[in-house]
Amino acid sequence: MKRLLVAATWCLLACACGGTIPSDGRIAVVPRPVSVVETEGVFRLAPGVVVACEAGDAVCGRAVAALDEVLRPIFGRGAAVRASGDGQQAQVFVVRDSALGPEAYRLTVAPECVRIEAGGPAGAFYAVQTLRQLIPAAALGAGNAAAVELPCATIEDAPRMGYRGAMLDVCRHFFTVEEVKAMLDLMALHKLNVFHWHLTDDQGWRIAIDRYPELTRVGSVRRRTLIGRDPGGEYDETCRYDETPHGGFYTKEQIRDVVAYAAERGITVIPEIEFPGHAVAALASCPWLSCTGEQYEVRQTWDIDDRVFCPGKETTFEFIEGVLAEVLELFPSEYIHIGGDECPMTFWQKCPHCAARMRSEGLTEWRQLQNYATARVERFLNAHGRRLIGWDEILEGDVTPTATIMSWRGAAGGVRAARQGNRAIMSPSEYCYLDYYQSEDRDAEPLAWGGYVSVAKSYSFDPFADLTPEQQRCIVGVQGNLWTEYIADWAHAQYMLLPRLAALAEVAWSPAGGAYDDFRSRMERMRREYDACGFRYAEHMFGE
Ligand code: TNX
Repeated sequence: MKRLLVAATWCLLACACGGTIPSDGRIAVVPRPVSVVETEGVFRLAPGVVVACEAGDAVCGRAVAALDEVLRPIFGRGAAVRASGDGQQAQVFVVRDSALGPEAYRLTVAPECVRIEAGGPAGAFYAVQTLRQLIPAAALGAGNAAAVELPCATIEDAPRMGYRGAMLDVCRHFFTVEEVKAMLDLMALHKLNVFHWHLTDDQGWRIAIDRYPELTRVGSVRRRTLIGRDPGGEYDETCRYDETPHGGFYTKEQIRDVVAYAAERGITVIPEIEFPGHAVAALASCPWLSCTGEQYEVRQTWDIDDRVFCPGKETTFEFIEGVLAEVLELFPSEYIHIGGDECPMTFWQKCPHCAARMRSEGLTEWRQLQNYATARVERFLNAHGRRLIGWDEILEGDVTPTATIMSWRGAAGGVRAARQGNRAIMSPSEYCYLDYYQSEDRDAEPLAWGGYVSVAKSYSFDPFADLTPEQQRCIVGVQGNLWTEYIADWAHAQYMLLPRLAALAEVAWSPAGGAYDDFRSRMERMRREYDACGFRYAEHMFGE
């Protein structure tokens, strides 16, 4: 009895001080790697692990930083990782292999050491994200583990698509820099590499522009917010409002901080400045930008608004180019998103400036006025070495061959774009809209925009359907979108993002032909990662 007690005390002590945590014995990586070959044995990873590095090499620097971030919550102490030029005492070797693509990696876990070969810093970062998923789930957040065992394997991996995106709408509801960084963390975990930041819309202008301080002084706050479902234009006394003003914007310093934070995680930030529709916050700030010059309020309801920029006036183009000049200084991304969706022409049709523009440009249809405005902004962006992205509405009429189309009203826009040789990003609402309901039982869910996108539905998306191999090359990526009309806080946002974003990440990263059941079983391990990181998620897919 006494012996037993001593043994039990020992065990408790060992656990409290952190023992070696054995391997889960199973490899469950999301998104699914190109190839996983399991081999014999386990590798024992302990605090103070030494990484053999070539001094100053960016691949190595990225691997060490990422590894430190992964191991700190497991081992707790300060330097969980130590870089060394001396291979003698190292357990982890990081090597640049220029035969691999910039995001590709090979991860070899053997009983005596771990080897990371990567084509570039992003590849090294992704190798560590994979290694993170080999760590036993019981160790996540342990804080004081003495060591952990990883199963031995050779994993070769590279993404199927170069653009793996997620969009956050910070206009309908504002999210702080800390919350945006949490979104970037969540994306990095899934090997997503493009953060599309929806920064301007009818209900709020969220980016500081020095030339036009009124955009944030006036345009970043709305007086009140419609509660409940939007009646679609029929706003009367039955509508209820939250009378608390809602606002927020990012300073240039904050934006630079977010862009740098993203870059450290292999993520490019693409800003979206909506033009010529979804403009009410801009018009409320600078009334001279609309057709009538009337003073509007920042919008308090949702859906489509008739009040848009006036493409008849030259001053409108001076404005948008002035704004974009400052945007380009903040965002080094090749792509700049100019919106272009849902732009009614009601005001244009009554506007003398727009009529004059139609005549001087020889335009015969109103739709062509949007084409004209978009092409003009594209020339400005191209002259500064950037490319334009627009929502699929910009395909109507004459789109330039150099514009990239973001297909949201189904995949048809992307298919049409690819067939005519335009690049496209696939974000069709029926697979990629993360603001839609995720369960059939709507009453059991918080109010959502509408629609129904289950995890299985997102997972089943084939971005290359109906295209020849030649046309498929025009499809540069896949993106999940989170519009936030009915999502007022970050906890709710996470609930909508996860786990559907994981399904889309696998569509964008992994070779075609994945089986949903296999994905679901691998997601059990990812779920533990969500728990350890403190991410909220919807539970529908788990344990069904
Ligand atoms: C359509 S998608 C919009 C957004 C809304 C969204 C709601 C797109 C380009 N425009 O303004 O927030 O539907 O799902």
